[in-house]
Amino acid sequence: MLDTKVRDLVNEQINKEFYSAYLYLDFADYYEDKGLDGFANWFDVQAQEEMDHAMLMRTYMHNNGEHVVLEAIAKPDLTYEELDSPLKAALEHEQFITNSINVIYKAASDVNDYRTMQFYDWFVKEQGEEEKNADDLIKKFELFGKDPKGLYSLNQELLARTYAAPNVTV
Ligand code: OFO
Repeated sequence: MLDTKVRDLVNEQINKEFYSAYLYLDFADYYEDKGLDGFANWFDVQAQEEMDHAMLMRTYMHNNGEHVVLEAIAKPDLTYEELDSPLKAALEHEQFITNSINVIYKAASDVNDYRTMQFYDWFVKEQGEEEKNADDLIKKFELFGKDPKGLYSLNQELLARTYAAPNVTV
């Protein structure tokens, strides 16, 4: 069993991770509509990773004898004015998720729940990578995305991203 505050935060985080997947699918659909299949692919892969995050946390709840309450997933309602709007929204979203993971970590620390802290160590590191990836993409777009040839090359690069299951055990 988990401390009730920790349990509720983990349960909320499961919803946030599924929402992240929804958000990234919305970004992918936007780029699909624009004919940028590489950008769409990048966010499709990102969405798969988010679903993995949710499933890992769901398994963690099960392994600790906790019931998961699946709440409704919000509709992504962002509007994208420019081609790089989703890239900027992605960084902002990852910063929000980092903060959310930190809140869980702190709550676990407050009740000496070392098991949850250890489980979330992987996510703390992962968030560092998520923010860096989002920031790198913004920088690349700023450098190459405004020129048609540069945009084509960047799109090709993003098309090469493939999904890999997370290397973590619960
Ligand atoms: Fe689950 O890391 Fe992004 O949101």
